[in-house]
Amino acid sequence: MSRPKYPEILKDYRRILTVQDISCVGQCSLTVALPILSACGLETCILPSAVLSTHTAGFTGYTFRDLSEDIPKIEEHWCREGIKFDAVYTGYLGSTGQIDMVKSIIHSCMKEGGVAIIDPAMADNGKLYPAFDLAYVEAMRSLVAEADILLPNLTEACFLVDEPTPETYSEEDIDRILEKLAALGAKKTVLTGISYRKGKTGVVIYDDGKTDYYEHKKIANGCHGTGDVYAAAFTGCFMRGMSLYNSAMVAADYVVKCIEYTQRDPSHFYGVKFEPLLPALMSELEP
Ligand code: PXL
Repeated sequence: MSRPKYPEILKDYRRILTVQDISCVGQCSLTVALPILSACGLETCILPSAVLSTHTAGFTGYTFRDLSEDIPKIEEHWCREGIKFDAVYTGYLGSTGQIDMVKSIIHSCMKEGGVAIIDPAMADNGKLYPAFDLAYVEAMRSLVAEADILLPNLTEACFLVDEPTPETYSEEDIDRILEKLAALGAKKTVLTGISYRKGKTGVVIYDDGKTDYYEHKKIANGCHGTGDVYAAAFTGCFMRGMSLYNSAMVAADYVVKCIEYTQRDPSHFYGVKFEPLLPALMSELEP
């Protein structure tokens, strides 16, 4: 049977809002999410949380403008216009105070039955990003309570459940962390960067008490921004109607391809060259 052709393929045209910073240079946050979600065939609306000249990892002296002041006015306008979204997907936010604003947007601007996808985007490799502190982590716990799907890495998950990030761990340790995240309100979680054996890593897919694992190869010295590429690709697949597991798997395979491609150029230290691989991601979308 031949595959359906456009426009049937997009009969379920969906509108998504993503809330993250604009790092003008750095291949992360909105400069990654917008092209990936668009390539997945979704109408992608943006709410910039902050504007930075670059991201905060590997550059010094970057500029930072928190856009919190604008957010309530933007929300008010959208409410007046009756603008609603099929999903709200959040990433790196501008300040602790902004988290309540984002919760309000989820409540007022998401369609009934919409999907709240939360990437806590605050930490990696055992450490919080420079802009964040424990007050931010505490506020993020309240955003996790809104999540239909949570997309943390292990460090973020551990901060959220108030445990140190372990160097080594068992499946039981990971299950315990996932249960604690569920107790915070995350019904479904895709936990990235979980490695149970040498040379391999993978994602654990937690769905209302049931866990699954997708393992893939581990590439030494990953790149900055892979979490953002993963979250955007996952969200793109999921909002195109793919299952939680398949979305987690396709996004993981895409990130692996992007890292391999990026590492061909050792001078590219600040981000993931995800753009040339977009056709590969698009070809995996299920109609
Ligand atoms: O990739 C996460 C991210 C997003 N935005 C900004 C960052 C980082 C990670 O360092 O600094 C501004």
